[in-house]
Amino acid sequence: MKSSLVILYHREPYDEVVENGKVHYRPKKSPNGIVPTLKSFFAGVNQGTWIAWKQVNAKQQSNFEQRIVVEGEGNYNVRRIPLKAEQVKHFYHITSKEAIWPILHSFPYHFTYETSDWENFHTINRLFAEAACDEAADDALIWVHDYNLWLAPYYIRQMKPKAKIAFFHHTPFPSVDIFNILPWREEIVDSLLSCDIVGFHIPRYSENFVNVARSLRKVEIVKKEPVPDHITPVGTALAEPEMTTQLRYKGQLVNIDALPVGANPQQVLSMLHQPETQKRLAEIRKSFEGRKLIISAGRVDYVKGTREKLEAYGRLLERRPDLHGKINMVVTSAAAAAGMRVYKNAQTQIEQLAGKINGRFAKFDWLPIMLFTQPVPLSDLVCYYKAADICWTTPLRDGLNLVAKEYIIAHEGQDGALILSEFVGAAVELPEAILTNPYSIDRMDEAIDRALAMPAEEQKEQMAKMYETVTHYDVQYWADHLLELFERIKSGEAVQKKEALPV
Ligand code: GDG
Repeated sequence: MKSSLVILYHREPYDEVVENGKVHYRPKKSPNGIVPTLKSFFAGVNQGTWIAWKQVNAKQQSNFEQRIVVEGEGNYNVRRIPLKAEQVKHFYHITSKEAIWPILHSFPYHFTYETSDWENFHTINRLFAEAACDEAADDALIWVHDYNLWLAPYYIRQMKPKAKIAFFHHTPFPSVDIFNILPWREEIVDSLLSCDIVGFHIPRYSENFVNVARSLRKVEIVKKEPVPDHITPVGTALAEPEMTTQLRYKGQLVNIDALPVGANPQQVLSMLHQPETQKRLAEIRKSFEGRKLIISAGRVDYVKGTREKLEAYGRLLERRPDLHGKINMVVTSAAAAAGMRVYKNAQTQIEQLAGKINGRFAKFDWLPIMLFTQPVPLSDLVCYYKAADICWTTPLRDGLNLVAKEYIIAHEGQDGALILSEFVGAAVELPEAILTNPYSIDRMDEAIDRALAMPAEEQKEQMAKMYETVTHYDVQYWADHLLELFERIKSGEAVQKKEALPV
């Protein structure tokens, strides 16, 4: 049976477990990220397919199992695309991360063109598109995720003109003069313009896309609307007062959508309230007793601004000797996969700086920074969130930043202080946070001082408001919004039928 919903996402939605020499495909044990939400979209369809890539060696390739079923999750299959290590390296580690990623995050100085392999990028996008079309019914909804599959819609549209194609960006989408540095910009924009819906976290990113499209192609703005109710329309770095929601290009309508992905409050709270987690929380609290605790969570990535944050923490300890022995910072900064040379430098800087600060200030019974470059278990992470007086999350750029939302959930509107970069998507949903500019030494210093001095009543007031926002605009809200949009598209209300566009 052909699928009525096909999702293309690079992460596989299962754990591969070998027991007694037999491979089992089980639902993911560590459920963070948006994989469970995307899977929940299959609940309303008879048959769905998830498309992901799998790295294989020559031996594995000969008896590769293309299509697999996850135990206990019967209403969708996973179709896997076998990729050789060389293909993954050039597609993901180099072209995606060394050329496209710096542009998406407005770091043009990190943009490296020479090493990119655009032909390989095309090939892999085509393989994804072919697999999707092979699995999909003619009028299926095909939902593509993230920039490394930018060209898939173009290929899908050629093969399945009647399919509904939706695309969601998890990253920022940069301003027109930054995006247009990409030498492949026309191909990318043409592919996105062949979608029925192009989705982003926030209106600033969707407006950036519209401006890019208008700079390169003759597109017409059909409809503009006020931004969603809970999005700050003015007064902060990523604010945008209104947004374009429909474009016309070569006679076809393209819907543009902006709604931030929500966090999963149920998941965070049920993890936190388990007896085992509560025991762990008590241990963690005891080991930091009498001290202020700061949590900083995320991956090693120069866009996450961990170096700038550690520098600010070093300055804090320099100017506030009264805090020595009375403050701790837990930094989880999971290292990237081996071979990601673009992150090697960032990791070295973080390790050196944490070592330097610890070396400079440590006492026999006090280490100012606890750094983890391995991911900590989710059950520990929620305990750090809960135990922490302050969550310091100040990326230089970030599409959204789920860490901020998870911290708010863990505190259930009672206490805590959130220092949040103005340059992350979540900042326009959370004006009650201590918003700061991570590019400015003074603003960063003011932010940590304010967080440390914030009275309990003010903490409660701000955190209660933010708790209301993140629990209302949660991942279920995001999913319902998209389902509704997909329904409108299927019924022809939101968009005209498309034909393959000559590119
Ligand atoms: C991309 C975009 C956008 C972090 N450290 C550990 C750990 N985490 C978990 C957190 C959170 C997730 O990882 C990180 O999510 P973010 O949203 O903060 O960032 P990215 O991974 O860069 O995600 C981003 C997102 O897509 C969604 O569209 O918000 O802007 O870059 O859930 O809890 N989990 C565990 N151990 C850790 O040490 N177990």
